[in-house]
Amino acid sequence: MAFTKEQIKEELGGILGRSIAGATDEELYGALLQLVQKFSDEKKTPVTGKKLYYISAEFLIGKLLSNNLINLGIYEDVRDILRENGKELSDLEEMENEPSLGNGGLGRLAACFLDSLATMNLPGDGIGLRYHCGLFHQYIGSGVQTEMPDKWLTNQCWAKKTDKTYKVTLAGKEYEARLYELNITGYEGRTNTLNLFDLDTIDESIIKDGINFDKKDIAKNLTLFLYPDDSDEDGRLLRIYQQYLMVSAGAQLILDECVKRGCNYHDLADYAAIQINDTHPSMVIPELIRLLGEKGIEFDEAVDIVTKTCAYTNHTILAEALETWPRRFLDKVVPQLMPIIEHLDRIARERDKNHPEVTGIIDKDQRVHMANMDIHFTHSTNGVAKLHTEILEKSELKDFYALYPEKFNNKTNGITFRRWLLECNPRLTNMIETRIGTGFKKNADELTKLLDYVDDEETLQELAEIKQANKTALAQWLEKKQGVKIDPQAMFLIQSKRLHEYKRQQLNLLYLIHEYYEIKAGHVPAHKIVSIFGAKAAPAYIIAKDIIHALLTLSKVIADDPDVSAWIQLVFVENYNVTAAEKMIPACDLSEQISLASKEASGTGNMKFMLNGALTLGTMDGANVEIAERVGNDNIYIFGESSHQVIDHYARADYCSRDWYEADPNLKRAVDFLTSDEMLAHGGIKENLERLKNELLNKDWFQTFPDFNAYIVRKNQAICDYAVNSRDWTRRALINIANAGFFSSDRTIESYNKEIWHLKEQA
Ligand code: 26Q
Repeated sequence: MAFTKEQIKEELGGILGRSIAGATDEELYGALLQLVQKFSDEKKTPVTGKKLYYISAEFLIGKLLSNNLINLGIYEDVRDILRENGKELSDLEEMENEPSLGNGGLGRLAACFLDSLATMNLPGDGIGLRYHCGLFHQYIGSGVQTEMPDKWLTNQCWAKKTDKTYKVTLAGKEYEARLYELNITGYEGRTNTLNLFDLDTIDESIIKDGINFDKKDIAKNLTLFLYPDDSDEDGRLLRIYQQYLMVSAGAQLILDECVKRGCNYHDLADYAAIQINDTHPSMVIPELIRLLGEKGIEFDEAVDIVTKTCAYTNHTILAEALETWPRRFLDKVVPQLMPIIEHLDRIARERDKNHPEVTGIIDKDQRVHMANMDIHFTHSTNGVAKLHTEILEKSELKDFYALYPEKFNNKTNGITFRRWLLECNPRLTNMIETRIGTGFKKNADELTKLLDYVDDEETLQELAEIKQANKTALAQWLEKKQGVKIDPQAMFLIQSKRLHEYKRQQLNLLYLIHEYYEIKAGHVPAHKIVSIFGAKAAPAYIIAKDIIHALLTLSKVIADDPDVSAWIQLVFVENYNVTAAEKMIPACDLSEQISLASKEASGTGNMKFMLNGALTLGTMDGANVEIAERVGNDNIYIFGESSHQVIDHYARADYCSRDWYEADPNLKRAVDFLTSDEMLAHGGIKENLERLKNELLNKDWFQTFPDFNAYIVRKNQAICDYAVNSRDWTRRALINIANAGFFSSDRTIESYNKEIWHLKEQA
């Protein structure tokens, strides 16, 4: 179903009720929204066979206008029609607020999956919450992160209010969850739906002083924020309230839809596949068992039905991110689920007589282990990269693996090339098209055809020019957005991701301090660098915020010192989100993926940078391992301890950061600089910087110090290679692009579908 330019003009005119030239940008934006709604509705065909429900606390979907226009195949026509009338599509794109429905990789993965499902004509809908103020908007005022509500909802919004509501009982009180529907367009494919639930009674005016609000008033606060501060009991209870609202309304929606399509409950697994995205939606298991019970289905059969219907994805091995809830919290919020969870716990203990304390659901301290419930009572548990799945099977979840080897499987993550190439890098897309045609847009493996061009001078020249143009564009965007000037001729190194100690932004920080000293001593780098960061720290994660503060302070120290700023610029991009990522990633020369080996489940930013022609500087962690496998050692910069070495250190508890500090004068110098006079003279807050230094010296849980020297050596090698042989750098960038096809989320979805969901391609 293609839409012609004439059709588009006519529709737009009809919606506007006046000429395009005479309409305001706001009117035009609204009209395009309606146009997309109409065209995409037409591609929402009735589902035959099974439908997937991807339940997730996050959907980091990014702005939708351009994405939808591209997917509907009308981007160029709309742009041209507007231009003919003196309007620019890019101005309208600017008007859109980015939906604030996610935080990081897990949420962005969900968004990429929805795109791939629709593109591949597979019936797969999302289920989540309609947060009013998102995670938060990050402001960088006086050298620290401050959080404000990210009020992204406007009258002109993609998520449409419906008259469907479901009753959800929270702590014995009934609430009404209202459904909002957002169309997910596939690239030349079908339209699926992202179902978002909300309460009509939410009151944004209760937010005071940043992002604080009365955590007890559920009717008013339930969907205000994603991951509300859970450092106190009310915050933790609120998270359970949120999760249950999502899964209870979601489960009712699923049952409703399935019944409408002919399901008799006993055969639910033929009508629905439910993917549980990490443990946040785990309560869908007992909730479905409860609802099936209400329909007259016996407990054992309900358990069997739910197990066959549900599958679970694990995204982390970090102990603190594996959710366990004190039983008394669940007793309070969801007493209706507790008898079911207890029953499931008894079954689990029956099944594993060898280590019931490890694999049981309710432990001796009366904590409820959500992941354990998922593994016992779904038919599939998957990790998100080869190494991650291996670590789950061999160490983190080994007792479960012994119990259910057939349930475990790997699904290496992927990204949608529609957003992360076609939309964010039209220059590169165009270059690729002129070389290998357009087939790669739906069949990413065709990118390997670019390998024929790795020694084609014209192609290399063009690729270098594209990178330069993207870097200049990023520099202009940054100047406009936050008033910083960066040198587009410098080498751009980017580390953008959630701020977390395991991701080791602090290692990058120590490198920059080291280089500061080196430059002061006359040892200048091989090339000028711009080191760019983008990261939000969870509001209650003190050390993460201290790392941001140290970076911001260091950036002032450097900017203030002409000797150093001639060689290094440090830029912190405020409020990193999908929109910022789309500007930053195409402009990157070196992609920093420097997590402590074994800790990054997969990473997906690494894939986006690779696809856009950056080389990777990384540890052998997550999907970096698979990137290295594909591009070969000459085309990636790997450093640092292996996951085995790291896991051994943890097992033996033999890592002592202070020993490393005492033994290495360069490291000592860099760490000591954190609390130096220079830092304090540039707005450094003594308390915060000392806290960070102490953390590193006395704990350094994520083993920054052992990789310090290897990181410096490898990074400086990369900078040197970039400086001395730019042709070869571009050649290797092209090799990276050509090998990125495997990391398309279309491949990931195909594999989920073949091995877990078994959905039928829709006509
Ligand atoms: C848990 C408990 C209490 C409060 C919050 C949380 C919480 C919130 C968010 C735990 C985890 C998250 C988000 C995790 C996440 O984004 N994980 C990333 O998932 C990506 C997709 O699989 C991977 O590529 C990344 O490696 C992984 O870090």
